[in-house]
Formats: sequence, C-alpha cells, structure tokens
Amino acid sequence: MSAPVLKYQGALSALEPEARRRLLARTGESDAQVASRVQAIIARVRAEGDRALLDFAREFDRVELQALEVPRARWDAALESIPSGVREALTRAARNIARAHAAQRPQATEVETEPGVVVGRRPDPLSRVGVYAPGGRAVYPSSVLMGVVPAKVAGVGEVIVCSPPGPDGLPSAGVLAAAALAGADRVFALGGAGAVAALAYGTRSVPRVDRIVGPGNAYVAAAKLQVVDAVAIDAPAGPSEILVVADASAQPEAVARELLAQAEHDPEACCVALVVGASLAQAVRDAVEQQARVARRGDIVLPALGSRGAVLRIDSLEEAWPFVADFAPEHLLLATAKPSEDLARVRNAGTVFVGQRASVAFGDYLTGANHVLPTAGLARAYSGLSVLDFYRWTTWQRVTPEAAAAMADDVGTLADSEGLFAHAAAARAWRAP
Ligand code: HSO
Ligand code: ZN
Repeated sequence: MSAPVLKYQGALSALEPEARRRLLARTGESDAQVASRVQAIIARVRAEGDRALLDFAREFDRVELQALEVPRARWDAALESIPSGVREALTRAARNIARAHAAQRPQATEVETEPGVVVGRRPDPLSRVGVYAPGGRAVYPSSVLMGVVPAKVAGVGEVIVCSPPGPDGLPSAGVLAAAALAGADRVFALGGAGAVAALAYGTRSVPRVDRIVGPGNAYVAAAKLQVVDAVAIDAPAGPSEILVVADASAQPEAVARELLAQAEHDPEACCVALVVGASLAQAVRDAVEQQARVARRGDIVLPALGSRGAVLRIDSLEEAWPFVADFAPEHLLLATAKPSEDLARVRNAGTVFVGQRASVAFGDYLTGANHVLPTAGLARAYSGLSVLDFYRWTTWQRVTPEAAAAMADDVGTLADSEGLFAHAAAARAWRAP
C-alpha cells in the first residue's frame, strides 16, 4: 500500500481540534523576510522611480528593458498570434463577464430624512485603476479579463495592466491578448512588488492609480498591504480553495474532479469535501486517489492534497452548514439533491456553484461570474471582485430655507456642547428671521 493521497480522512465530527484548527487556518505564516524585502523595493521605487524599475527587471526578470510601457501594436499582435480557438473562447468569456457585471451597476439614492432635508449618494467610477497579472506558473489570461472588464463596465477612465516581462521583454502573449480584448488602456512590462509600488505612488512613466486589483505571488500580496496609505487594494488572495458539500445524489468522480481542479493551481491549495454517508465518502476518496495518481500536474496536485486535502464524512447536510460558515471557502460547490434550496443555508462563501454540474471550471472561465475571490477565510468579511470595486461614492445633502431654520437651534445646541462655537454660529445664522 502506498501512502494515502489525502491528508485528512474519516468523520468531520471525529476531527481532532488541532486538525480542525489547521484546516480552518490556511493563512501562510506571514513571512517577515518577504515583508522587509518588499519594504526595500517600495522605498527604492519611491526614491528612484523608473531607474529602480529597470534595475528590478534586470535583477528579477533577467531582461534589459528599453521602455516599461508596451505599445498597443504589441498587444494587438499578441491577440492575432494566439490560437483562434483561444481567442474566440476569451471573447465569449469577456462578453459574459461584461453582461454579469453590467447587471451589478449600483444606483444613486436619495431620501428625505425630515421635511426639506434631502440626503443622497452617487456612485462615481474611479479615474484610474491597475490590474496586476502574474507571470511564471500562474499566467492566467482569464484573470486579466476578470479585472479589466468589470473596471471598463464601471466606466473607469483608464485601466492599466501590469505583468512581468519574459526574456523578450514582454508580458506573456496570453496576458497581452486578454488586455487587448478586454479593452485595457495601457500595459506595462512590470512585475512583483516594484509594479505595486509604481502603481501606488507613480513614476515618470507609470501613472499612479486609485486602486490596484488582481492576484499575485507572496511579494505582490505583501506589497499591496504596504501601500494602503496611498491606494485602495482588493481583498488579499492566497492559494486557491474549494469546499464541496455532497449528498447521496453526487457522483464520486465528479466530486473528485473538482478537488483536483483547484489542487492543480498551487501546492498549497486547500481542497475539502464533506460527504454524507460512509460509503459515498469512501467512493470519493477512491476516486481522488485514482485521479491524483494520473494527474498531469501531479507535482502540484499531490503536495496540495497531501498537505491540505480532506474528504470528511458527515451524517447529514445539517452538519455541513456551520462548517461552511467557519471555513468561509473561496469556492463552494453544492453537489446535493436540492442545491438551490441549500444555497439559502450558505454563509461566507466567495462564490457558490449550485449543483454538481456547475463545475468550478465553468465559473473560473466562462459563466461571467468573477473568479477573483477572497481566500483563507476572508470570505467572512470580503466579497469577490465586482463592479462595485471600481466606484467610490459621493454623498450630498440639500436643505430648503424652512429646513435650515428648523435645524438651526438643535445644531447650535450640539455644537455648543462640543465646544465648537463657530459651528454653532454657522448654523444659527439660518434661523428664521
Ligand atoms: N480558480 C482560480 C482562478 C483561475 N482558474 C484562473 C483558472 N484560471 C482562483 O479562483
Ligand atoms: Zn481555477
């Protein structure tokens, strides 16, 4: 017998408190060394601007760049160069993302709080945003669409894509093609913490943005957390996660396929299934073993399942919901007989796949939902990327002459009580004559 593929087996109720804690924790230990290297990179970009960025390209990307910006002709050429099947599928994905996100556009509101006093709020698109796209193992043109398309749907004035250069000095052809297709405005061959610093503070050639979104490696994530004095960011995103809840209606092979699909993203991915009944749970484990041993990305899948993979038995679906809320998974798949009813029981999931046929892969690429989602339990408080991330709100108030007269005395009283006498005078001046 070879070693089991999954780290955790058995019943959810029998999980040791320490094992349960580890499964729920998921945050990588915050690496002090990464944080201090990132701090140095940010300081250099702030002090030296483009010169530091060109040095970092030489040091980290091993390429001598003539310019940081990638001319539009290069992205158009990349769009031509990718296989037509990929181009067509990306176009379909972009269209569905645009449709789903257009439906999320927020409304202005106004309300009369007392006679003659009207308070309102209006969404204004951000002027400029940066969409980061990783290089290396996680080159995902689909993620470029997930950042750029919603920003354009919101009406952001300028969307800037940053992605690290390869040996030819350009971001990958897939990233460039997706930027072109999604309607990005500018692209820079810029990666890592340096890109985040440039977008946050601006350099001679990189304009500073209002918000930075998009997944990145540990350096990018640490950099985002260090620039929040200057720019808004999205929810911190770590390794991919999935939680599957399966009852007797589920096919064990389908549940296993979903666990493997997220496991192949990252050796630190966290893939968990809660399965009703001992025999189905065992069938899921068997299917995972079988699929994992022949997985093409076995070098990633096996360490992921071996360190954080779990197929746990539950006795009824009722047992699942508190765990779902505690775990707060990035992706939740309901492989149950009545998934639409179960959806109402779900709290704290980044995005939910309703029914086993709603494979996470469909959402990762094509349904139009966003795949930039909170991980590591942050779905307790954060939501996935949406069109709302690309607005800021202006609130306002309007007051009739009668309403001003009616408010003057109470405001005067409150201002006096706080010792703010000029406030009191500003209000009382509008008392009725
Ligand atoms: N499942 C990933 C996103 C992705 N999947 C990109 C395929 N490409 C994290 O949500
Ligand atoms: Zn994925």
